[in-house]
Amino acid sequence: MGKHRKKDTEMIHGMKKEEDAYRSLTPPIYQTSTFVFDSAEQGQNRFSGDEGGYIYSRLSNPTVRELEERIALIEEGEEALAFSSGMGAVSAILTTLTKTGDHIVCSKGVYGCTYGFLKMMKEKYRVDFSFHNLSNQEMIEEAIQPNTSCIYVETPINPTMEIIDLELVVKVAKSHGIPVVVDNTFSSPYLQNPLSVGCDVVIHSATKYIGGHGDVIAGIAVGNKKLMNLVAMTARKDIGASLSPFDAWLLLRGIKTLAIRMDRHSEHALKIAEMLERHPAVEEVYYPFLPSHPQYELAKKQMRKGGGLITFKLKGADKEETQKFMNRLKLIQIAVSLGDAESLIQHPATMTHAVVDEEERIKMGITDNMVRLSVGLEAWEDIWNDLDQALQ
Ligand code: LCS
Repeated sequence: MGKHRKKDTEMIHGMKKEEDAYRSLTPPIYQTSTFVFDSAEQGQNRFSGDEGGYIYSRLSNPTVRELEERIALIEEGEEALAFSSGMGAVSAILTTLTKTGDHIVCSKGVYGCTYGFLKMMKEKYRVDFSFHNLSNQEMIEEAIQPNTSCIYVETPINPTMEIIDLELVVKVAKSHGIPVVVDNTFSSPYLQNPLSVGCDVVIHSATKYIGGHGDVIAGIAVGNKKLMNLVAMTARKDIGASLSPFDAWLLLRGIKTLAIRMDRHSEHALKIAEMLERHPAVEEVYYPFLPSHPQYELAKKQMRKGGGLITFKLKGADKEETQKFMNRLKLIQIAVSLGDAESLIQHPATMTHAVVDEEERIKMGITDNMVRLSVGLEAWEDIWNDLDQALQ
C-alpha cells in the first residue's frame, strides 16, 4: 500500500500510470495476441530478456499487467500474476512449489477442485498431500513431514468457515523453512492480507469478490518477485492459463468497488447470520464474526470484517429435505460461485465438494443438511424474508 493512501483509495487509483495519449480515465483494453518488433534483433533481445517490452499475450499484456500491479499493491505483495481461473492460479503455484516425492500439508478442508487437483498430483506424479487440524503448534509440527515442501491453507475454509491462525502457521513453517500458501478467496484483499503476517503466497479465485459481478472467471497469485518470476516463466507460460485482456479489464472495474461491496456483504451477512442462529429450523450457523463461532476471537484479530458467506445446517433434515428448502427460495438463486451482487445458495455435499471422497468429506465436516449462502448486495430484509419463508 502507498505510504499515505488508504486501501480504499489504492483500489480505485493504483499506481500512477504514464499518461495515455488520449487521457483515458480507465485503462485501454489491449485486445491483441501479439506485439510487433521493430526489428529481428529487437525480437531476439526481448526473448533473451536483454530488453523489456511485450512479446505475446500468453506471456504478458499491458491490460493484464495493470491488473497485476493493482492487486500486488492491495495485497501488499511484491508481484502478482493473473490467470484464466482460480484453479489456473492454484495449479501453477502448487506445480511450481512441488516435485515428485514431495508432500503438501493442507488445512482440514479445501475447495472441491483443489482437492481434485491434489488427488491427480498424487496419483499421477506422486506428490502426496494430507489434511490437518492446524489449530495449535504441536498439531502443525506433527503435520510436517521431512518431504513437506509447502503448507496450503484456505481461511475461512470453503465451506465450513473454519479459520486458520496464519501467524501461528507462519511461525512453525518458518522454523522448518517451508513456504505457506493461502487461498484468500473468501476474504478478498480488502478483509485479510496474509502476506502482511509473513505468508509467502496468496491465491484468489478472482471470479468471486474481486470481479464481484458474476461475469468473469479468473485467478490471481501474489508473492515475492523471485518466486512469481519463476511461476511466470514456467507454469504460467508453458501450461498457459493466462488471463485475457478483456477479463483483466473487467476485474480492474470490479476492484474499484471492492471496499464498499465487502463492507455491505459483511454488514448484511452478519445480520442474516444472527437471525438464522435464532431460527428454530436451523441447527447450526457458521459465520466468523458471530460470537458463537469457535474461532470468533481469532477471526476478529485476523480479518477486518466477516465477509459475505454463511454456512448453516438445517435441523433434522436429510439431503432431500435440504434440497426442498433450496427449491422453495425465490430471490436467492441456486448456483455455485459466490461474491456476486445476487445472493446465491449451493449444497456443498452434492455440488462444490461432490468430487471429494465421502469419507474425506465427512471428516471435513460437510454434511447433507449443510448449505452455503453467498449473501449478495440486495436489501437484507428481502434476503431474510426469502430464507424465512423457505424455512417455514
Ligand atoms: N479457491 C476457492 C476457495 C474457491 O472457492 C474456488 C472456486 C477456487 C479456488 C477456484 O476458482 P475458479 O477456478 O472457479 O475461479 N469456488 C467455487 C465455489 O465455491 N463455487 O463455485 C466455484
